Amino acid sequence: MAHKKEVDVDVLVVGGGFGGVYAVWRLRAEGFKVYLFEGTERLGGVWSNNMYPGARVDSEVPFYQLSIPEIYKSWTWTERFPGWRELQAYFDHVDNLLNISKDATYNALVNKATFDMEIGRWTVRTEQGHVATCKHLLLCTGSTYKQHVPPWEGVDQYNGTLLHSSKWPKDGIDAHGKRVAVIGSGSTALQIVQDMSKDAKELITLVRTPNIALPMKQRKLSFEEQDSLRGFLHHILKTAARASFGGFPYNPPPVSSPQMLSEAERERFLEELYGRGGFNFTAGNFLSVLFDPKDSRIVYDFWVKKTRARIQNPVKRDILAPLEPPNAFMAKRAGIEQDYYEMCDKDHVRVIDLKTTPIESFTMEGLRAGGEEIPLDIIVLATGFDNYTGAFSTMGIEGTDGRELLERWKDAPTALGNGPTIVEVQVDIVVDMAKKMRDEKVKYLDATPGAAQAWVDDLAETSKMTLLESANSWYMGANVPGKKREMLNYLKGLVVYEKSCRDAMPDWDGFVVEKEEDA
Ligand code: NA7
Repeated sequence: MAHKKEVDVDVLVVGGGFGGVYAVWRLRAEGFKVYLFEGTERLGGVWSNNMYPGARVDSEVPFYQLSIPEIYKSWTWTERFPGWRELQAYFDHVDNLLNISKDATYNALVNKATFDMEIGRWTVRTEQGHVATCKHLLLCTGSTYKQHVPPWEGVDQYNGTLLHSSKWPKDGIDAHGKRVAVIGSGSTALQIVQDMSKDAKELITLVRTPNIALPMKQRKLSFEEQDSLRGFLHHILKTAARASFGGFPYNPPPVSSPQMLSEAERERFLEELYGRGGFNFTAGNFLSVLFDPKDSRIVYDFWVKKTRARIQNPVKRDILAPLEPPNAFMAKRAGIEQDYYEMCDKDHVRVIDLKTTPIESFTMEGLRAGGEEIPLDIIVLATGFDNYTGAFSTMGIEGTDGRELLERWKDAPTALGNGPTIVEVQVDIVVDMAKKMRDEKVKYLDATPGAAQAWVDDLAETSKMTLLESANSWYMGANVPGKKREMLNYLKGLVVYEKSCRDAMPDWDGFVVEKEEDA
């Protein structure tokens, strides 16, 4: 493993997840001198930190992997939705093959990046004292870097074990015989609740907005099954996934709206889709559910019938699967669960509705909620992240005008869907831009304020047409108090995203172009 204190390269990549690894691999192949700073002690992105009980990916194999042939030809998954240990092993395998670590420093957290317009280069510093100079600074920091901890009263005085899902101790936490509370009901909370409730003496799940969670339908994958698919992986990962809306090449529904089907046909279609498991029920559903409240309700009513049948306790049933939708279908990211509802139904698991029983404060022994003192040994905050822009806010990035870039990037949306596919599309665009800059001796590019605003306005217009605007989701930045409420996801799909970026490249539309002196 490299431990360079000072590096001088063409491209500095920050973040060693799928995006960072793919970027290093592609840039090396194009003859760029590239180096990686990673904040944790290993490659893996979210999978370096996601070690909470039951942590596993919600996107299914074979879509959730890099499209690099030498990797997918030599790697075999054991499960349709791999767990965090398998994902860490995958990144070890990636490193063994590509030797990313040769050009990487770990435990290197960027806290300052300044751009010198005279020479067109960045100087990047880390908390640990590393310095890099580079022409291109490529942030592959993902959407879930900066944790969100709501400002509850008394958090500091709690004497028990307090954990945020994103910083789990490597050696784990033994919940046997313990009283555990899990705050939140996002994708992370579901996984923790269904796992920790198997060990805990008592588990309390505190739910503000119930998750419209979907069954995972986890299963083991055999070597033979995957080997027979290997010959198609190039097409699946490079063509089909990229041609889909969000990186999941599922078949589209036979018609565009459920209202075009008879009730029996609709029921059969939804049943089949639901039965496939995972994101099939979202990414493979009628597109109209994003726009039409009636269609959104049809799909919710199907879901609620299925889910209520899994919960015997009537009070828990009404909290976790209420007859009235908590939000439009897909306006918040659906969690993918295995036996979450069955575990919540157990007698030693208590479900608290935070709308009627709000957390008043933390105490030395636990929590006070709805006037009740609740003693607890462990409190887990599965309260999410300052998604997307949160990572930039810790890096002190100053752009061409010396202003913190966060101010300008706060509106930067990213695409919505299957992580590896999306980041590969983005990296490919960036690499092609860097090649063109090299060929044309461009010192630096700067997006014009007009072009940046037009991009943001266009996305805001698209977003307004959907039901996604209506929920207080992290898609909208609405989960973090004080954060500007606006759509942070790109809603036109991957194909339009890529085309829009590439259309600007031939003439550098929307950019101020500064050439090298000898150009
Ligand atoms: P999420 O999806 O942001 O979920 C956070 C949960 O925490 C959610 O249920 C929130 O309820 C809850 N929350 C947040 N603040 C509070 C307060 N103040 N009081 C009570 N409950 C609160 O984060 P995850 O870690 O589950 O998932 C991260 C995603 O990022 C994951 O899907 C990855 O794909 C990417 P709310 O819904 O706001 O009422």
